Amino acid sequence: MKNDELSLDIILDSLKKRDPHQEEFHQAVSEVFQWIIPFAKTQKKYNKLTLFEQLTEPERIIQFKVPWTDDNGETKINRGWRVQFNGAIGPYKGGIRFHPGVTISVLKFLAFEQCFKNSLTGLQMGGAKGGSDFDPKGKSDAEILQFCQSFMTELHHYIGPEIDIPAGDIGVGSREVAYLFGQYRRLTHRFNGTLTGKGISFGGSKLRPEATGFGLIYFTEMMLQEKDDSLDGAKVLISGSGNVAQYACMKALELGAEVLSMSDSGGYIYVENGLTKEQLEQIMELKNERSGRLKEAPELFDCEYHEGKPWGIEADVALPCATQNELNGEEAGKLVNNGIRCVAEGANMPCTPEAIKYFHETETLYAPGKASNAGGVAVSGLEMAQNHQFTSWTEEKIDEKLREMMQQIHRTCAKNGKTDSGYINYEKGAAIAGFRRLADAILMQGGF
Ligand code: NDP
Ligand code: 2IT
Repeated sequence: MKNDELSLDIILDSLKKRDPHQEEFHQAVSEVFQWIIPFAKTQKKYNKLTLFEQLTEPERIIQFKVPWTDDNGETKINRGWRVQFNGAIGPYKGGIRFHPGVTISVLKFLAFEQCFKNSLTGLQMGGAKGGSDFDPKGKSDAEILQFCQSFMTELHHYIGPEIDIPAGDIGVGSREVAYLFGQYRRLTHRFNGTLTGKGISFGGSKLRPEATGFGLIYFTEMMLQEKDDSLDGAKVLISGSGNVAQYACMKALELGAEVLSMSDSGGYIYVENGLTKEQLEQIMELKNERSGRLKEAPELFDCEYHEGKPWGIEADVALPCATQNELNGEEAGKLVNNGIRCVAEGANMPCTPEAIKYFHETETLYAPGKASNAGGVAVSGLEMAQNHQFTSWTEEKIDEKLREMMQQIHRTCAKNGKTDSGYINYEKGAAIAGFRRLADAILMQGGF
């Protein structure tokens, strides 16, 4: 290969030719490679088109049929997948998503991102993602159980504690992980750490449910501290009201922030004076115990409910914690005009490329999910370590390790992302640091 052959355009053209409809995947590759390629061109060992072809081709994709019967006795068919993207630095690791919007493109983008995120944690975990186009909304507990059992009946052939370790993601929380684990155990006659996010009574780690949201707030605080700023007294916008959003809100309140919003796919609530701990508990009860909608929140406490997204509210910090592409260029403009100082992603790829470009142009602090939401998979890594030793660590020990890992990720991003003006480009820093460890492992293993 000639050195000048390494270019983002060549790579993207080739991906688009091969898989023309995988828009989310192309977006993720473009966002990460725009920073890595100029760096790779300065290093002989990385200046190879084949290395980048390696990084964009999943090692394995498994697709399977998931038949299940609804409460009326009618048979339904969904699609299930597991994308085992890259295993060079450890067994495949990543969540499972149940959502009607799941496609192979979405899972490839998530698994690709996971490779870099897991690399940043410093732990031995390769990148994977799985899921189904099954819609859990409005389903009975019996239907969810049946679906999980059918999903695992296929998936169990391909996973194991040293092979591939799934966990939760959108639509897959502790209930679903427990149902999946129960079926894995029945099919394999094995009790091991094949899934993370398990219940504490059967091998789950303390603080795993909290880890993504808590880690996000630790990271946000570190970004602000670089500017002698802090979350104490800051007005915070959160989108989403699921696992990540709930625990981000909890930790932000602990650090003295005022959380003005949360959202779901229907709309958002606006709480003028900031949510109280008790109000957050009411939201958690509504969402986790009753599968309710946020539009019911004004019946519980004093708040406004609006359709749409919360990005027009005046605040200091924005934490998108719902889903991909939920914050676009126009909304980024509104946020910055309203005085936003820091945007940290709890979700995976929630900001569009236009939004991120705007944050860089205005030197607004911005952290990509692969850095700021890595606390979840990092504590999953700690759950794996505990399971391998048949032990369980205290909450204090895990919180300390989580903070250390977020600090180390912050330090690495800052080192690799510092620009001439002093602005830290966390997106560039995370991409380059994640890439170096992964690329070195691939090259040392013979380029595979
Ligand atoms: P949950 O299923 O617990 O919550 C998802 C939240 O996002 C809900 O409030 C949901 O609203 C909202 N949402 C989902 N899809 C859409 C959509 N298309 N438009 C608007 N809102 C939507 O998932 P998590 O909190 O676990 O995950 C949230 C994000 O964080 C995802 O991007 C996930 O990949 C990422 N993440 C999760 C980690 C984890 O440990 N769980 C770790 C790292 C990242 P509704 O209830 O109406 O559907
Ligand atoms: O996107 C993510 O990092 C997750 N959904 C968590 C993955 C995990 O294996 O804990």
